[in-house]
Amino acid sequence: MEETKQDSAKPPEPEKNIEEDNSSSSSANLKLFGSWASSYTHRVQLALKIKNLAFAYVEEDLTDKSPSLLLHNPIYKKVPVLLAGGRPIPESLLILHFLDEAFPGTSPILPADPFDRAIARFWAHFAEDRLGPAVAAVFSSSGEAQNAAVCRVHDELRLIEAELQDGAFAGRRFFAGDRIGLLDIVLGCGSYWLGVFEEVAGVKLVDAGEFPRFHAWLSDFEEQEVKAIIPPFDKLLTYARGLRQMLLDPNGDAGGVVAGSAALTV
Ligand SMILES: N[C@@H](CCC(=O)N[C@@H](CS)C(=O)NCC(=O)O)C(=O)O
Repeated sequence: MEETKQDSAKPPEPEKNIEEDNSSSSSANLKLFGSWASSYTHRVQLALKIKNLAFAYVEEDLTDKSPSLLLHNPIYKKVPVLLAGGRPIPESLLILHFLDEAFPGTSPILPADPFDRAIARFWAHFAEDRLGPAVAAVFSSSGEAQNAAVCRVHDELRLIEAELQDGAFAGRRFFAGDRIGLLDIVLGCGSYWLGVFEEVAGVKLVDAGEFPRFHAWLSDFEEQEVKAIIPPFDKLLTYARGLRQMLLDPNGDAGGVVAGSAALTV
């Protein structure tokens, strides 16, 4: 299905579901292709909100991707994609960097100091490379494999907790300082799923006693601008239940509900 669309190389159809965000703004013509449950999309929405940039939004059905998405992100075929003045930028982290570089005057999300920038990037990479896959392993496993995966998540969270306690981020309200920055966005937009996964997978990932600083940071983060972006808990729960069922039993009933399984990630 995807291949057919891509091969047909039709010009993009007029986009549906476009909502104009009326926040104040620049003259830049920004359009975001995203998906409602995608934490990667939420990263970009949050950065746009923090930077107070107006944008048009196109909701993608990841089980039936639009010709526009395939045209603008032919390599990975994923959301988010940001069109800036008609030019596509895929990959959420690259989009966050682009927004900060293209709009330096509006609430920077990267630190001004090059060393602090490097550290924020290091931990953003850690979130992508280590924490994210560890959490995904918990969600897609059960029994002994799941117990091992939970231990791995705890090991990774311990490293972050140590940085919050006496490392690079000690004494800060957010990783970036008094305001949310790149690392808060990257870690936070993945971490609000942790509570959903705990419930769906029946595990404890973020114990307030064991990870007091990370726990407090996450609660604080969830009350910020992102609150208007994260979908309701119940909606995420229903989505995650279907996804987990499908991951544990790809040939079961849920396989039909979430057809095109590769497309469905958080
Ligand atoms: N590394 C990408 C990951 C984006 C991603 O995984 N997007 C998912 C939705 S959360 C997607 O579009 N999946 C469709 C697919 O895999 O076909 C980023 O940071 O933007």
